[in-house]
Amino acid sequence: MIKSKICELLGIDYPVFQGGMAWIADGKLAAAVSNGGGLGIIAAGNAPGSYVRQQIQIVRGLTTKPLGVNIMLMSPFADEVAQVVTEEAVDVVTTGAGNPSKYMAQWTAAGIKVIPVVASVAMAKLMTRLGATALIAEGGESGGHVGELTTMVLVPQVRDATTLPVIAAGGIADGRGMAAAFMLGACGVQMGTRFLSAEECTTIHPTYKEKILNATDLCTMVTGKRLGHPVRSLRTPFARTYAKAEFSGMSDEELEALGTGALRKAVQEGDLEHGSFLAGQVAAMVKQEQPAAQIIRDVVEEAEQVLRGAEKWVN
Ligand code: TUI
Repeated sequence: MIKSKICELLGIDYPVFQGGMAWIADGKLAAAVSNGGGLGIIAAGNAPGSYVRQQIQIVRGLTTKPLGVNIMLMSPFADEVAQVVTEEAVDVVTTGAGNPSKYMAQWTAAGIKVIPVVASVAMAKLMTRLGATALIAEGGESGGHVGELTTMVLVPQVRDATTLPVIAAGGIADGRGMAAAFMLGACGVQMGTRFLSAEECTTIHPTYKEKILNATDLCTMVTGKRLGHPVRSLRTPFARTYAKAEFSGMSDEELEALGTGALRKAVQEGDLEHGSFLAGQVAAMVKQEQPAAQIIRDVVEEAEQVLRGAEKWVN
């Protein structure tokens, strides 16, 4: 069975994190992942502190295993949520879509393990200096907010820039991806899209799940570059309309308004015309609904087989 230093550091059985997907990763999903031996992560997204506190309490009613909270740093409630995770003393905080420097001292003083998502070497070095426990290197194959670099080139460069454990994210949905991530220098993986098909992922509309299970290789696209927030989603009627609008004469304000609330409309209403169905490039590799614990076991067992078989390439 694959174990790595991140398992010891966090007290988890398998080096598998569940991505903090805004509007989707609630206490129920996070608890199922943590009970399955991975690291379950509640997504704060754009929600207020009271929602995050409530979801933390739900997890505490379902498991005593380690729990993470992801803070989306562009959220208007980021300061409030940063305080809630400190008060609740969650085991791990992951951050995304920005620079968490101003919170690092507060969290580390509270004994929280801070694992920021980094999309560049510069950010990896800064987070290392500021006392992060580990880093998540997320490539642009991922769903949602994306950086410039792919996982293939980001992970080894982050690995070379830090002495901290590196978790690879973006483009990983099975044991082959996990094995490859280890070869690039990671000691763990984070998966988001694969967990959309978890039985315990009950926040998403049936249409969202169905779109993931029926996705094909070219089913995702990136929009939002014009406003500086590129986001990968399924190629739905909304995504196409938004992409066209980016190249039309539409003002930045109108464009912003077009995107407002789109994630909620996808997750809660399954609205293909107005909703943004965030998903990674691996969507086509997600083939069946399974309990979260089974997803973790399948991926880790396949990775182990792949890694054991790797010697065949060396004569
Ligand atoms: O955060 C994510 N993925 C997300 S967040 C999200 S919600 C959202 N809603 C509207 C617009 C944008 C996002 C949906 N998906 N992934 C982690 C991630 N973080 N990927 C890339 C980064 C990142 C980017 C820049 C981390 C740090 C960073 O630093 C920039 C700086 O401030 O120097």
